[in-house]
Amino acid sequence: MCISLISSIRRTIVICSFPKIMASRQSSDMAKFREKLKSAKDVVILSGAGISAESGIPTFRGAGGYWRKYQAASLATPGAFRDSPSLVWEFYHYRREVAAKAEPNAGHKAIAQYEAKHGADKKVTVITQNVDGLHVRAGTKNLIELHGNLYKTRCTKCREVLVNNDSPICEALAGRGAPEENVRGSDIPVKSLPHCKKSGCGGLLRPHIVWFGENLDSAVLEKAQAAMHTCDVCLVVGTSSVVYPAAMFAPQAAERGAIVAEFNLEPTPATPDFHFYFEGPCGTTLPVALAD
Ligand code: BJW
Ligand code: ZN
Repeated sequence: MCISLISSIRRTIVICSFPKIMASRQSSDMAKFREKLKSAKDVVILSGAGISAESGIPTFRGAGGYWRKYQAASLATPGAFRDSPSLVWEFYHYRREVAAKAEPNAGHKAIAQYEAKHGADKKVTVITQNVDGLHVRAGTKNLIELHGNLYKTRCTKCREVLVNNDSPICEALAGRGAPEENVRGSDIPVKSLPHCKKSGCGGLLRPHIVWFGENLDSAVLEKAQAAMHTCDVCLVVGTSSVVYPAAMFAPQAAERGAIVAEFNLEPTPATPDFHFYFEGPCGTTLPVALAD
């Protein structure tokens, strides 16, 4: 598994070393893209934090990617949870509350409507790196959540995964999680954090989320790779394309001949690999790309 991942990454690095070839053929012609989409039989939409930005959910990188003085990525690690489960639970409690109040935007809805309309004559798969649940709330059915979900917990002792929509998730987190930079430390005793209710267990719960350095669930990864392997058109929406293994999915699809279109506010390291690039907020560009 690890060897195949490393060789895939090497392949991706090789692909990325020929950017000018693809760049010279790259197009932003929406009518042309819509023609390609019309004749597609198997469509994958790969989304990242940018699709939820217009719903008011901060992206992971860039200016919004901070909570207190911490870079979001520094809290999304098993080490951070080991060092301070209280701090990490405050961070996730805050994000659960923000996402619960957010609404799916025009981008999420365009994708869900596209699936509803074309799901019978095409295979339509949405693969998201997001953990906010907004694709489901928009109505997307065939969804692969690569990095987990904010509203699922996993017991660190018995490993049971459960859906949990409680707000707050436990009494001790009520009124906690303030994002302001001047809030210091976190002092909730571990015994007051969410715990497993299974009889005889009582283990500490953690968010059911894939943190840096952790393997993705193998069944989820295989399903995503299978969808990427058969698609003839792929839309890459609102992702910086820097986090693996998701970052190599679309470049690999483009390499084997699938048509790939990227929708982003700005170019990413993967942009030169793709056939189409549509710059702008995806709440505006996606409804046009996916109409009819
Ligand atoms: C808009 C917009 C609008 C804004 N419209 N666009 C190979 C090489 C190097 C490192 C590695 C490697 N393989 C594995 C690693 C380690 C690591 C990794 O990739 N690190 C990189 C940073 C280099 N990967 C892992 O650890 C993964 N595990 C793994 O591979 O296991 C095996 C292994 C481990 C170690 C070594 C080798 C093998 C696990 C990755 C888990 C990622 N988890 C996170 C946190 C999840 C939970 C949470 O949310 O709390 O997932 S990290 C974070 O990044 C989150 C996101 O899903 C993910 C991707 O971010 P995304 O979605 O792209 O967001 P942003 O913010 O980066 O970008 C937003 C984009 O939107 C921008 O481009 C904007 O311009 C755009 N945008 N508004 C359109 N309106
Ligand atoms: Zn348990």
